[in-house]
Amino acid sequence: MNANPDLLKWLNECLARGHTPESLTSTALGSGWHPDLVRAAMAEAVGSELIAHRAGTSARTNGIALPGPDLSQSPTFIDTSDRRVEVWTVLKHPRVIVFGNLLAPEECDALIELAQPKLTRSLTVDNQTGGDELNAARTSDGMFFARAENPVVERVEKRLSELLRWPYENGEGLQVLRYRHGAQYVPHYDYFDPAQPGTPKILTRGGQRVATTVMYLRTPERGGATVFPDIGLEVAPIKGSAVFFTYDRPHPDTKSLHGGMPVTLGEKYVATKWMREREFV
Ligand code: PD2
Ligand code: ZN
Repeated sequence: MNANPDLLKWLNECLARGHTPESLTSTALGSGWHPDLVRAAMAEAVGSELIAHRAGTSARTNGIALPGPDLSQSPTFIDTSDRRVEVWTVLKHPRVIVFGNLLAPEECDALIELAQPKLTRSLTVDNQTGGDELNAARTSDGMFFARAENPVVERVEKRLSELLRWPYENGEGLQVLRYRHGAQYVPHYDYFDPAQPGTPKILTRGGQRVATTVMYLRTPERGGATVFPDIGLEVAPIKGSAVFFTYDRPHPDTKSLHGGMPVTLGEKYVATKWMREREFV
């Protein structure tokens, strides 16, 4: 579809003034422009189908850039600047990778320790308002570190950025979750639903989430697997390992539905890193 010249001119002017693709998409849709026209004009204005898709105007995509390690030689391990990370399991569609030895035991313990003072019953982002809400679907306790809040956090963040070949600045602050006996996280998507009214506000901070890394900090004796119901995958929450997965658009077709099974014995701790498509501010 060709871009409408008037819409394209307006988009170009606004982008030049520093408005984000997300906010402009939201404004254009709100003014009654058809989503296909908005997407076509946005794709031309930003020179990328990717950003147009991410602005929430389309549910279709193909072959776009996403975070991920270099697997071209089928490596069994990947050397980052400070650690040899093992590649345990690789799934192509959806892209799911289980890494071993991503974190040292001491790093896991330090993150748990540093998180303690701020752990409170988890909030999730409220799609209606863009604010936080207490969510019964998530019975863990959680907290967020600011990016580079302390040297351990910064080291882990830099390792992830290098391993996954994605700009450091595009990462949200690390989240730590504690699951006590019986706690769980019912299956959900980590991307922000474009149909929800609060989403444009959330997207102004760096666009969509495009990838998740759940790092296991403490192994429960029983339960607590991370599950992907659409593909029948269960990842055991083993300390120091991690599951990484991507979603190239905010749509269930990505098969990125995932949850944390109830912990039935012991305690589980994880640190989650979400990556956005642009700098997270
Ligand atoms: O702790 C987990 O296994 C888990 C499962 C689903 C964590 C998250 N989602 C998350 O942090 O988004
Ligand atoms: Zn999740």
